[in-house]
Amino acid sequence: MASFFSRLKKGLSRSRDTLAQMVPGGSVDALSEEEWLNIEDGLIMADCGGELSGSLVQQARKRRGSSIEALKTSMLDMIPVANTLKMPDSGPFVLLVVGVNGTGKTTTIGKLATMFHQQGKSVLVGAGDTFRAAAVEQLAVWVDRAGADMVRQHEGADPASVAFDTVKRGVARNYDIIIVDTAGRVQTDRGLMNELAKVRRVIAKAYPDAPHEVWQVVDGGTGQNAVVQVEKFREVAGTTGLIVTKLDGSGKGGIVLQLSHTFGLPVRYIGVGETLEDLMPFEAEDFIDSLLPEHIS
Ligand SMILES: Nc1nc2c(ncn2[C@@H]2O[C@H](COP(=O)(O)OP(=O)(O)OP(=O)(O)O)[C@@H](O)[C@H]2O)c(=O)[nH]1
Ligand SMILES: [Mg+2]
Repeated sequence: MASFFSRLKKGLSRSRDTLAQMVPGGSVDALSEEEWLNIEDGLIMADCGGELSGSLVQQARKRRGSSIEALKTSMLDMIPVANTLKMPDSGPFVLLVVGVNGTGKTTTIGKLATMFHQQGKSVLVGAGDTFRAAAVEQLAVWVDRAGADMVRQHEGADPASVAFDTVKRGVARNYDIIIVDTAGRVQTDRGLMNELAKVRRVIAKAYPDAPHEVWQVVDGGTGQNAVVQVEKFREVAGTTGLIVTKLDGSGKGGIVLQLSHTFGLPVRYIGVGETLEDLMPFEAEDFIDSLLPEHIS
């Protein structure tokens, strides 16, 4: 826990330092027009995006107290509240994991499988990335370590067929959780995006109501391009939640706020490294505390 937060704080230090320079410690009423413009620029530089930065400043200006507290409350108001994950009354919970290449999907699935297993749930993982044999092996290592089971086919197999088999088997054997991995793809690749739509369709044929959740894994260091990525994946795969990884790297934290606000999608988890402990449920308040500078007048 302690190390998770110190990694998060370290990862967000660039955004926080920018904001520390731009946000004077004064109270809301004492700040000049120019200071507010500086704050807005600081938020844009921290990857909050132009529109959200503008509304955050507008909201903060209506509040009282210190400017940092006002910003914090405005940010909290902008983040959609994630409801607790709804597990179906009977039958498995099916999760489809999607995203651009190398964002951390497979690693995150390994971590989630471990977490669910530790909660006493049986977990079946589908190796839907059939492009490279290495992708299946990488997943197999995580799944083994997690104490979960895996469905795989040969290299080059149709990912929709792997997804179908996984869900069918998971239902027949009454697993609690089914997680389907997919190959990374760029949102502009029509062929691969159609393939993803097919994976989703076929999962619903294997088991009505599934997938119950579709989580897109986003690399926190992507910058503003993450916005079009999420837009396109949501359109094709029906994303219901986000996981933002690599917040220990060069990423700027504002993207987390911008994505969840723009698309009304809850951020389910955030990642700050490659080990098991580096994935944690997203807590808006803790996150904002790590993003904003501490100096308060
Ligand atoms: N620093 C850091 N590295 C991470 C994090 N999450 C994943 N990684 C690393 O990012 C790299 C890519 O992770 P994968 O899980 O293979 O990503 P993927 O989305 O499955 O990749 P493809 O299947 O090729 O699209 C690996 O080296 C991971 O260890 C994180 O939160 N922080
Ligand atoms: Mg992968």
